[in-house]
Parts: sequence; structure tokens; C-alpha cells
Amino acid sequence: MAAEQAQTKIKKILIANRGEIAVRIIRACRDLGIETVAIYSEADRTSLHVRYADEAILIGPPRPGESYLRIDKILAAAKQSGADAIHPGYGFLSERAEFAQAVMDDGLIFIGPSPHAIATMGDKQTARETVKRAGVPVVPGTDPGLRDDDILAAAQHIGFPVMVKAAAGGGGKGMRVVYGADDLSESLEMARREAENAFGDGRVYLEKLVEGARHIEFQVLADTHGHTIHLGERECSIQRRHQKLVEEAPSVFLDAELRQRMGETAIQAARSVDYVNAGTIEYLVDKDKNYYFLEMNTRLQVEHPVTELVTGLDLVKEQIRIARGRPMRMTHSVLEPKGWAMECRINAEDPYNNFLPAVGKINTLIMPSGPGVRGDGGVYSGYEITPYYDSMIAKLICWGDDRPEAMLRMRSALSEFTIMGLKHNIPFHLSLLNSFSFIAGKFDTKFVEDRFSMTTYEQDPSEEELETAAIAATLYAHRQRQLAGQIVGRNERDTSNWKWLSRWERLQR
Ligand code: MV4
Repeated sequence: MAAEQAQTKIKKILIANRGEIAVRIIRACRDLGIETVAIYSEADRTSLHVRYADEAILIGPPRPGESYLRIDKILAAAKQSGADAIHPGYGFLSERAEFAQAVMDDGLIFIGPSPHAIATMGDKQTARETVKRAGVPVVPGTDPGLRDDDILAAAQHIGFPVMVKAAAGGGGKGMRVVYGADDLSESLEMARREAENAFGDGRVYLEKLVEGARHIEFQVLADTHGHTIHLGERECSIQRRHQKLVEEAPSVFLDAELRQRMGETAIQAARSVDYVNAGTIEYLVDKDKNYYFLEMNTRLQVEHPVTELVTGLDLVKEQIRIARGRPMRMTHSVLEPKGWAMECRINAEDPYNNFLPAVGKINTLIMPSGPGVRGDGGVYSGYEITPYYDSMIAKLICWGDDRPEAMLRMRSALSEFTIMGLKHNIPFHLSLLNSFSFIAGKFDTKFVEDRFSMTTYEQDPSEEELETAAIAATLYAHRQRQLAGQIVGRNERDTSNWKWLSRWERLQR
């Protein structure tokens, strides 16, 4: 996008999305005095985004392919309503270059990056090449399209274990770990076939396997006046099958020096595609704190509120400001995050039954509140959860002065949160917050799948875990003393690790 682009008026925004993110965008528009147009499918007639927008247009049947993914219907709704800009939210069409292009071709403003940036970062291989050229560290590996004997030579040079990845892949699809030369050719064969079936593109390449890694991402923001800044990191390692469950900011794993380096690298990566608007640079960070670029997400993310709570910014308002061609208000890349924020994704799924998605009516919904507690939701008492869309129905985001306070507020808020009528994952979050490893900040992307159980207490934390947990406990006990007379966790009937930790702390003095 040209830096000298004229400032543009935005009076009415069409939100090409549904649920909590559509509601979130409507709220930012209200602050800015911008009118809103919701689109909805037949399954969403009674959804909150429809009720909250100034106008709402029915665009088709429940299935996304017939409604929220229909570019033609969305553009027709924009024309009908006289909207001058479209916000895509996340998911659906948000990372489709042809959608961004079609919006612009119709003379509308796409609130997001250029089609070129979306397309470049959407292909893993071009993304890897582009950021590598800009000096961004990527995992050691090969180019795609090599012959098997060249790949074998490369694997031996890199060292096993290696990972075979699909060039067109992403989000964990078409990946395969190879532990030795004997398994390589068979794995390549299978990966190519899988990639051909899934993406119509069978190109694969190798990377060194990064083991025990954390997933840490940096929020970036860039305007059309040449300013690119980062807003610090989000720790996203608590996930299951590539679905994030908890995110926090900052990450316990980064110190100021590493944060500085990773932040500057994130800015370089964004600049390498002349990025404009809000985006995220995803990194893998290994045990030795080496970091590698993984992907760039060219959209606003689900977990953006944790960054908002530690920076005090409204990222959706910043996105709109940038789309209007206005310069950013904060042009310094050094923005000290304040305190700690944590987000739990509240999903309609059964954590006791392999996280099976749940459908049905929410009979009763009580959202928690209180100091430092934010609930971003798209549902209400009486709302019917259908099988057509994502199982995430709300996000609970808590802020505290430090990590223990953020966790305490989260525990308290989760215990108030009431959803009746269908299965949900609040019990998962409560037991996670009671886990020594989680309290101690000792986890990686394999933690939930490999080492966490909702039904077994971690009775024997390692010395290292105990030590870190004890530091958390010390801060916790300190806060308890500050709040003299106030009873924390009254409703908690179990012998929670938090209580245990505070007893342990008292024994120390
Ligand atoms: C990796 C990796 C280890 N080594 N690449 C998963 C999703 C895709 N975007 C990249 N992914 C990974 N790539 C190398 N060379 C481990 C993962 C990975 C992962 C990454 C981020 C968040 C969660 C993950 C869960 C499993 C595996």
C-alpha cells in the first residue's frame, strides 16, 4: 500500500463475521461513531451480533460455504447497505487474498493487510523464503522440490530427527516426524500424497525437529506511513491438537533482552512484505531459547485481548485508524507492557470426553465480572449452539499486577462462570490452573496432550517446578497479606494446589 495514500473516511463498516469477534468489532465501531452492518446466516437469526449492529443482512443458509464464505453475497450486502469498509475478523475469509482483492476492486476498504502480504505469508514456503532474506531466523531445513537422495543428504547434514512439512500446509496439516534415515523415503512418499490430496500441491521440504518448544507470538502493528511496531509477545503453548486453549502476556520464558531481539525480528518479518495493519509473527522457541519464525498470521487473532490488557490499547480501533490512512499514535517500538493478562477460551465441548463438541441450548448463562475481569462473548441465556460453527462461545480474559494475581482472578472468575444446558470446558481450565506445572510456568506445546490430566493431581512436582511454583506462591501469599482480612477462594472445596502452596509459603517463615 502506498505510504502517501490519502486519508479516507469510514462511516459504515460491514463485519464479515459472526459471534464474539463480530460483537467485539461492533463495540470498537460504536466508540468511533462508525455505523455497523452485520451479516448473518439462517442459523444466526437470534445471534448477538445481529442484535447489536445498526443493520443486519441475511446472506444465506447455515453452512459457511453458503453464507460466511460467499464473497459475492458479502459484497452484495456491502453495496446494499452502503458500507465503505469491511472488517473480516478471524477465520472465514480473513486470510484469503482474493477476498481482500475483491473488496478493493469494489472500491471498498479492506480492514487488514494487502492481498500481496496475505498471499505471501499464506504460503509457508514463500513466507519462509521472504523472511529469511530479511535476516529472520527460520528452522534449519531445505527448499521444497528436492529429489529424495538430495533430501537424504540434507537430512544427514541437518541431523535427525527431522520434520517433513508440506510447502502449502499450515496449522499442523501434512507434518510428519522422521527419526532416522531408514524411515525417510517412506515418510516423504506419504507426506507428498497427503499434501497432494489436502492442498493439490505435493511439494514437501525438511526442517530440523525443534523438540520441547514453546509457541510464542509477537503482535505487530504497521501503518501506511512507514511505521511498524511490535506490542510484545503472547505465550500460546497451552493448546491441544493445534487448538489454543489458554494464552497469556507476557511469557514467563522471555527476559527483556530476548523480548527485544524477538520483537525486532518480528518487525523485520513484517517489513519484508510491506505489512500494513495488525498481524502476528509466530515463533517456536526451544529449551535453549533459540527462536525460529514459524508463520505470520495476517489477521486480528482470537487472543488479541491479552495484548490489549497489558498495553491499554484497543487493537480494533487501531486497525480502523490504520485503514483510514491515519498515522499510528504510538510510533515507538518500545512499549512497556503493564502487569499480566491471561485468556481462557470457553468452548462448547466436553473435556471429559475427548473434547467432543457439544450442541444444544444454553439454559442459563452467568458471565463473571469484577476488577480485571473481561468477558468477550457472543451468547446469552436461551441461545442455541448449532453444529455449523466453531465451538468457541466466549473468551474470559483476566488482568492482574503480576501472574499470580491474574491467575487468582481467573480462578475466581471461572468459578463464577455458569453455563447450564450443555457441556463446556470450564472444568478443564479450573484444573489447569491447579496444576503445579502450569502455576510454575513449566510447559511447552506438548504439555496438555502428553503430561496433563484433569483427573490426576500432580502430587510430586519436580524440584524445579516446586521452586518456580514457590515463587508464585510467595507473591500470592504476599498479596493475601496485603488484602488482610479478605478471604480468598471461599467457595473452593478441594485441596487445591494454590492452598497447598500458600501453606508451604507460611512454613518458610
Ligand atoms: C514444528 C515443530 C517442531 N519442529 N517445526 C505445528 C503447526 C505448524 N504451524 C508448525 N508446527 C510445528 N512445527 C519444527 N521444525 C512443532 C510444531 C508444533 C506446534 C507449533 C506451534 C504450536 C503448537 C504446536 C504443536 C505441535 C507441533
